[in-house]
This record gives sequence, C-alpha cells and structure tokens, in this order.
Amino acid sequence: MGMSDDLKSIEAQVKEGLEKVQSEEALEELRVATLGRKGQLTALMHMMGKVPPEERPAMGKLANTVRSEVEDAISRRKAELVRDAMARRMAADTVDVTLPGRELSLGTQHLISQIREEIEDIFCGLGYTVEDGPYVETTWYNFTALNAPEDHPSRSARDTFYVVDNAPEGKEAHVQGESDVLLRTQTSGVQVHVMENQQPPIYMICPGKVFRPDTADANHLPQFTQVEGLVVDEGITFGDLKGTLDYFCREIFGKDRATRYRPHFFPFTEPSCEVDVSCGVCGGKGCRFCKNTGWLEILGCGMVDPNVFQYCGIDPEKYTGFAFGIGVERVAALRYDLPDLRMLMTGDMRFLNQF
Ligand code: 2U9
Repeated sequence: MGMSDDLKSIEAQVKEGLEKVQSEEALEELRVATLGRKGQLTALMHMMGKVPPEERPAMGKLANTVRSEVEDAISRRKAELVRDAMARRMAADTVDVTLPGRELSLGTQHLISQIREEIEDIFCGLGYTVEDGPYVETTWYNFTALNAPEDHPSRSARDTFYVVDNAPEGKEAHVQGESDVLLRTQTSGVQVHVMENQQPPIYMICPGKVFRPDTADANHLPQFTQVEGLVVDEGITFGDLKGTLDYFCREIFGKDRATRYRPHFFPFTEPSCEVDVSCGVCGGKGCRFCKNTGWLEILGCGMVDPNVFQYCGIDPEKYTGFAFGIGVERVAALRYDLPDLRMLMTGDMRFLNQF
C-alpha cells in the first residue's frame, strides 16, 4: 500500500470514528491519536522524506489536504458535541416560570424581644443607656453588693442555680457556701459593674435573661427576662422615681391606666414598693383577671440603699438614686391576657404568629 492509500485510509478511519464519538473527551482522544505528536497522521507526515522526490509535491499536497480535512471534521464534530451538551442542559434545567413561587417565611421577633425593645425605646427616649452583663456571676455581684445578708434565703441552692466550680472530687451537688459562682437570678449585677466603672450621673437600664430553680407553671419560668433600671445623680428623690415609672406605665399600657405604689421590702432599696396598674379588663372595678382587686402587679422599685452605694464605690452622702425591676414575660401576660407563661417558651407558631 502506498502513502496516498494510507492517507485516504486515515481520513476514512477518522470520519468513521467521528460518527461514533459521543463526548468531548472521546473526541480529544481521537484527535490526539490522529494529529498528536505520536498520532497516525503525524507519523505519516514524518515519512514524507522517504517519498521519491518527483512524487513529493503531489504527495505533500494530498497530505496537507487530508490533514486540513481531518482538522475541519474534528472541529465540526466538537461544535456539534458542545451544542448537544448545551441542549441537554437546557432541557434538564428548564424552569417553569408560570409555576406559583415557593412562599418564603421571613419570621419576626419573638413577643418577648418585641416588648423588651419597646421598653428599651421608652427609656432611651428619656436619655438612659442600655447596658449588658454576664449570665454567670459571682455571689458578690448577685447578692453581697446588693446588701443581701449572708443568710438571705434567695442565696440558697433552692433559689439560685450554682455553678459548681469547686466541688470536692466525686461530689456533684452544690451545697450552699461551697460555690461562689452562679447563674444570675436578677440583672442587678450589671448595675454593680457599671457603678464600679463609672461615677454618676448614671441613667441606665439592663435587659436580659435571668435564671431561678423554679418548676415551670402558669406563673413561673426557670428562665425569664428582666429589665432593671438604675438612676444615680445628685438630688434624686422618690418623686423622680414615681414620675418616671408612671410615665413608663402609661407608655406601655395606655393613658387610661392608673398606678398604685404599695410598700414592700427589698434588701437593695429603702424605701421599696411594688407597683400595680389598674386592670385593663374591668377598668379597676374588679374581675376574674385581676382576682377582683382591680389591680395588676407589674414591677418592683425603690430608692437605692446607701449600703449598696458604699459597696459599689459611690458616695452616699453626695448621691441618691432609684432602681426598678420589670418582668418582661409578666408584662406580655398582662397585656395579652395570657393564661400561662409557658406559652411563651413552646415555640408554637400558631401562638407566636399572632404577635
Ligand atoms: C442595684 C440597686 C437596686 C433592682 C430592683 C426590683 C425592685 C424588683 C423584680 C421585678 C419582677 C424582679 O423580675 S422580677 O421578679 N424586681 O422588684 N428590682 S428594685 O434594684 C436594684 C438593682 C441594682 C445596684
């Protein structure tokens, strides 16, 4: 067989091969086998030197024609394969834009966060700062600096979750007096930190989670949300306390609600009060919701005890102040007539979506 037959045969082989090739990879293999450095056609071209000189021009021309035929055929096939692959992808990825869209549920803030922010807005409007602090505190910040005596019942392991940081080996349960570290039962430690680091005037609130070993029932949660407040300045009086908290109650419950201040006792304030607002269900006449009293308890407050100022490095001769504490879950329950605080903790969307 002469070289021209070889050339024709390669051309025919390639054309046949191209019809069978179904992927770009297979096509590339065929191209390399033909035109590559060790390809069949390349090998033939190298043998051109052995062709007798008189046949060389014609043979060279034929070889070049075959070569460009083969190259063209390969690139045509390549274009076909690329187009077919694209067509398959287009068919597979087709989107029916006439189908109804999938509804995205955006979510909203939890009711407790909404009310917490509302309370923050009210006090920010009065020029207060919003402060934050750790959930894990020492007995100093949670109790001692707040004038709670060493034997105060709130310090016991029945009323406080202690973090057992120093239990003897093999001992798990906390025994009162063995741990100095606890989950805060009130946010008051935040005020102690602020007073340690900053001199008056102080106008601040501190919202946040607090923890108590209570079994959850309609009126108790082992974890709940407080907003406490503290004002320390020269010449602060009980009148400032009452004016501020009356304003707060009107903002949060509406202008038509009355307030009343009942004497109470807290270790950290003297005098101390619990504050009630008139019942929104019966307007103060007495009904089931207010247990026939006409009043609903919503917060505790008082003038900061001079001992507390002393503990926190503030001169009680120069400064006076007031403090208050609000239970956010309780505000939610009173405002929306919730029969059970546990509804706030279930994550039941049928309940939460109402707010
Ligand atoms: C400092 C000094 C005084 C914070 C106060 C209350 C009254 C109070 C309760 C409300 C419902 C807790 O969430 S609750 O169970 N709180 O009645 N809290 S005065 O007094 C402070 C705080 C910090 C340095």
